[in-house]
Amino acid sequence: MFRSRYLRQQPALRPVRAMTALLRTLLRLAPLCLLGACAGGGADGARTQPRLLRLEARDFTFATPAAVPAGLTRVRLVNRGAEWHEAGIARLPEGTSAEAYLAGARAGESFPVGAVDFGGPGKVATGDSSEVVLRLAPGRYAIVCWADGHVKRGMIATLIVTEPEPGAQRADTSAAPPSSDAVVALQDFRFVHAPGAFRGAPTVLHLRNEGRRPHDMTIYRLHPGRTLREFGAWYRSRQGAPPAVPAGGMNTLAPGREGWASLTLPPGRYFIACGTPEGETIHAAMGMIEEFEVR
Ligand SMILES: [Cu+2]
Repeated sequence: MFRSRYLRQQPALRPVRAMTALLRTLLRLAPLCLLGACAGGGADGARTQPRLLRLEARDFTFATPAAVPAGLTRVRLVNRGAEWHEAGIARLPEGTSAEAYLAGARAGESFPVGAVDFGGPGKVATGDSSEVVLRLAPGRYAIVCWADGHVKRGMIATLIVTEPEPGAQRADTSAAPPSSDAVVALQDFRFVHAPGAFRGAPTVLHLRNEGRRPHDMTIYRLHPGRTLREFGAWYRSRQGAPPAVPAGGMNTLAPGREGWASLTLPPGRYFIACGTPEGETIHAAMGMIEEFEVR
C-alpha cells in the first residue's frame, strides 16, 4: 500500500480482462461455493472453504457488508472504479472509529489511531479483482484505500467483525487455512521466498510478517518491454502512461500477522514492492522490492 503523500493521481487504465474472464468462468462453474454457500460446513465434516467477504471499490467508496462473523475469511476486492484501488483492513482500537482514522489520515498520519493492520486484498486496476484469506478477530475495523491517498478523499468504510454465532461456529472452526504453494516472509526490509514461488499456475502464497515493522507486498506486472527503472521514473514524474499495472498481493500486515494470497499471474515480467511508509520514505525505496519473471 503506497500511502498518502507518496502517490498522486493515476490515470485510468485498461482492465485486466483475462483475470476478469477467469473469474466469470469460475463463477459459472461453482456459483454456490464462490458465493459463500459452502462455508456452512460439509456434511461429512470435511474442511470447508472460509466464508467470503466481498468488497467493491469505486472512485472513491467501498461497498461492504456491515458485519461479518470472526474467523478465517476470504476477502475479495473487486475494482469497479477507474482508478487503482486496494483494501487495507485495519482493526480499530477500542473507543476509536473510522471517522477518527480518517481524521488522522487527513492530518498526515501514516498509521492513524494505532489501528492494527490485518492485511487485505492488494491493489488492482479497474475491472480486476484480488483475493486473500485472513483470520479476522472480533472487533471494529476500517477498510481503507491508501492508494494515491484515496482514504483522505473518504475512501474508508467500517466493518464490524462479530463473535461467531453458536450455529456458525462449527463452520468457522472447520474452515482451514488454504494449503499454500509457497511461503513469502516479509522481513525488515526484504521478501524471503523459495525460487519459483511466483509462477503462472494458480498459486496460494502464505505471507508472514516476520519483521518488527508493518509490511505489505504489492505485485506489479510490467508492460511488455518496460522496465522497473522506467516504472521508478514514472513513479516520480507521473508523466505519461504507467509502465506497469498492479496485480494484487497482500495489504499491510502488522508484525506477526499472516495471510494467504491467491494468485494467477499471466506470463510476463513483474515486481513486488512494499509500499508501507517508514518516516519520509517507503520500504520499496529501502530495498524492499524485487523483480521476477513468470514464464
Ligand atoms: Cu515493508
